[in-house]
Amino acid sequence: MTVRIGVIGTGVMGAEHARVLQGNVSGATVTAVADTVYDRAKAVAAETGARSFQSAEELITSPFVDAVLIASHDTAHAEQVKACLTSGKPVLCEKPLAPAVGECQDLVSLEASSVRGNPLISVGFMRRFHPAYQGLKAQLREGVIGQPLMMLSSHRNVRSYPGGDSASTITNSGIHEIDITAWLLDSPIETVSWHAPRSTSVDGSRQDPQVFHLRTANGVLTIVDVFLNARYGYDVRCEVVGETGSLELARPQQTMVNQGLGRSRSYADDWRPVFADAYRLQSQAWVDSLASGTPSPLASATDALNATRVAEALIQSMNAGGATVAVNPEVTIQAQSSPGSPLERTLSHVH
Ligand code: ISE
Repeated sequence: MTVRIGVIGTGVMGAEHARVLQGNVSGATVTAVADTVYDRAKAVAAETGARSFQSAEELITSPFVDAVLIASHDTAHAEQVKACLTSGKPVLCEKPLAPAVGECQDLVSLEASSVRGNPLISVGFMRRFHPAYQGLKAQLREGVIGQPLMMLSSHRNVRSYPGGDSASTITNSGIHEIDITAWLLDSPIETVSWHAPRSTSVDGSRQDPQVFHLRTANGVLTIVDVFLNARYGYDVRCEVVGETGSLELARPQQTMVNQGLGRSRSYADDWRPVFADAYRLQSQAWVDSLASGTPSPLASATDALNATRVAEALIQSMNAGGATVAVNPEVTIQAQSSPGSPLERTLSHVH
């Protein structure tokens, strides 16, 4: 059975998701796209052969859509995810599920109380599907470096996106390191502190770079730098230092240019080429789970709520001069499960 997917938001990421789903994910087809900027929706519709809508609600309720991928602005996620739950349609929502803890909590509670069968919400923390992060996690679990002691991560963009601020740097970009830290270490983040190096002069809208200290329940201290106006290239790094060695992300296979007494390699301009496999593997895993009626292996609404709780604590620390802040306890709400037939079970919904 082919899963018919509607994509909400046809900006950079939405257009990319539509292309990947249409061209590189088996068992899926993009039947609808929506964007308030209707010309953008029509352009992606023309490229993919999908219908175009101006409203998210029309797409979500369309009889031509079995499942929804949300790549709209972060502030629109919660309302659109809620509409998917109301329509009983599985949804893959780009991170963050929502920038505010209350919005995430409401969605976790609504899903747990209103959905029979497999949870409907998946969240796009795609780095969990990045082969290099998966390899690092596997070696960590095998004890290759002994017990992990600390982790060093860098998340550097060429330029910041317009309309953001210091808080959205945390909830939109730094949220990746928040999620991947707990996922890699298999341990929740318990306390955080936020630090401000000297800020770059190229972006007056936010503190940039920012440094996070994340302490997980197993005692590991993770130090993260997020620099959205790094200029030199899109550069994501991660090294876990253990008792007998360290594990780190290998730089992507790139062409080295040896010329004129020099040796150089290029950086990507943004995240799409660096994480192309991760996006494709994540979408394939989501579609496969829908087609087989099995639970989604992607990050859950509860994972996303816990990540936004950490982001909120970092914002509290930012507003308290870098004081160490405890993260509200982890939330683990199990959605109800009940027998059902394959795809119907996944797409089913009650109450
Ligand atoms: C963007 O939304 C992403 O998800 C990228 O992976 C990240 O590097 C970037 O900072 C975010 O704005």
